[in-house]
Amino acid sequence: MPLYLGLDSSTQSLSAIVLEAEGDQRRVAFESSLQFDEALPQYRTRHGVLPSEDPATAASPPLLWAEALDIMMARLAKSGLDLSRLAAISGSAQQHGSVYLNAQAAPTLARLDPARPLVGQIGGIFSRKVAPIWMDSSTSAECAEIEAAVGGEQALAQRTGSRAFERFTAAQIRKFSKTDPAAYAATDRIHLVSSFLATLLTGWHAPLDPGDASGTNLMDLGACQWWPEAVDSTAGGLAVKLPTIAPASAVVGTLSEYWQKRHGLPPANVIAWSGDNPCSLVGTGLVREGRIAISLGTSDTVFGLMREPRVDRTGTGHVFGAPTGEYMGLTCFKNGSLAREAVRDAFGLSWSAFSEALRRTAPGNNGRILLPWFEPEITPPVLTPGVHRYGFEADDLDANVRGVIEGQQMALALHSRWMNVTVDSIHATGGAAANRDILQVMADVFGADVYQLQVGNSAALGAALRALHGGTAAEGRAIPWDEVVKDFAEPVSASRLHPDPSRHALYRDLIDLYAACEVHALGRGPDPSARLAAFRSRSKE
Ligand code: ADP
Ligand code: XUL
Repeated sequence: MPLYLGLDSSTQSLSAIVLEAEGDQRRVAFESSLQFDEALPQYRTRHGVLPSEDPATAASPPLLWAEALDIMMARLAKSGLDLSRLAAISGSAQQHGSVYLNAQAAPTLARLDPARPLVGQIGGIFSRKVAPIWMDSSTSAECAEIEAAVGGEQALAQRTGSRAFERFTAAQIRKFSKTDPAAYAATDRIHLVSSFLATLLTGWHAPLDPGDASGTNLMDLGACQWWPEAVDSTAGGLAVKLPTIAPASAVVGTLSEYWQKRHGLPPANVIAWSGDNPCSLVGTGLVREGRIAISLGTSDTVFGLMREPRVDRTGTGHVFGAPTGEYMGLTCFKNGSLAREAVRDAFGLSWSAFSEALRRTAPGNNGRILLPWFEPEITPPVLTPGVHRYGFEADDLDANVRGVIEGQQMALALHSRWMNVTVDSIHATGGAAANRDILQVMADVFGADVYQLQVGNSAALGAALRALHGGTAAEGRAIPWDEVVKDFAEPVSASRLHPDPSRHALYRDLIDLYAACEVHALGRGPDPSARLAAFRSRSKE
């Protein structure tokens, strides 16, 4: 029975899932994960990111991702699986991050010595040692310049699916071309994290898929090709430095001889890699319109499939390409798991003590609200971080625990309204989706049933399912998406959490106050403290 490998290079870790599948017989045959900080401490990352004095900049070392890939392939080789049956590989990676390669990259990758580790051989292929990642918010000036050059925010959003965002690759490339023109000039190819890792596997420059390419602000969403106006407005000579864009199910090469000889792997087809959110769309089974998924990972994201692109005119969300060839809507929050951890760690709690605090506190937090901007925030845009507490202090354990979770869930609900989906069911994924007390707040805020999924890592699973889809299509026996996700990416019915009607009614009111707090904290509206006090006395009656 053929095997399909999915890899997920996320902000904090690299994971692998192998599926064994033929007809109705299908199972997860292998799962493994390595945390970057722990497994590769020599790179000195924290949560996968290089320390920086400026909270606006965020970068990671691409060599770290390459070394992790080599280690994971070695683990796979020792898994005991009959890897001669490995038919196809695909991957998922954190979105938006960019890797800058010089002209040495192609010849170096074509001549790797299988007797030696990858990392010792590719040190010379980079024109920039670090890769700016999605957590970077240092490019507001470049965003404004790009929007002005293409005819404004709406023009960019209509064509590429998003207004200019600081973390998107165009603004990052423009900043690099301005601050280090010599290194930019020495750049032969700019990959996203996804196409960089695919390139390491195939040994030549791999294309991007439309899902990840739509996180650049450079792709024409309708044509699934680079939009020349945006490309030319971003940086001189950029057109020849970008990879090509291929359909998400395309075979972009075969596993190079390096991996075959080094780890005893077959020349398996490599299917285009994509971003973690497009992969999670498949890995949470959302191959039809109408349901949404919420990923509580390093970032918190809310997303769903869209048949036709409905671009957000408010400038909050994004439309990306979906692996099915359709589209997906998405809103992203930077203060996800690391904000939850900041509260947990401030009070020295374990996750179970954190959950206990959630259980013993009143829904609605007695009308007290926390805006969880521990780091600069993407949604709404907050460049200067700062946690805002309405009605309580930083040392109140219970109010902070409930405050961070309710604040995040209300922000998810508020800022996903633009997608215009009637939400009756949510598929929850990401590391924090293991926490059912957090998911109960989600169910109550959204007024929707929340399900956990069989396989927790939906990005890695999605990548493996994309390998299955692309791999079988390449052999001329294409499987429809409904069947691809069947059994693997289905919500577990026994995990269902129901919303409580009275708690949902309470959050329906509180969410307006949450929105008022956001507007106030952003300096655009009055202090809502009196309205919150009125809410508190009403809820005591
Ligand atoms: P990534 O975005 O890197 O893929 P994951 O989806 O793997 O991240 O999520 C990792 C995060 O999951 C950790 O940073 C941690 O905060 C969170 N997490 C793990 N277990 C729990 C739990 N029981 N409750 C809340 N959060 C959790
Ligand atoms: C999505 C986004 C994050 C990253 C990291 O736009 O920035 O979700 O993909 O997971």
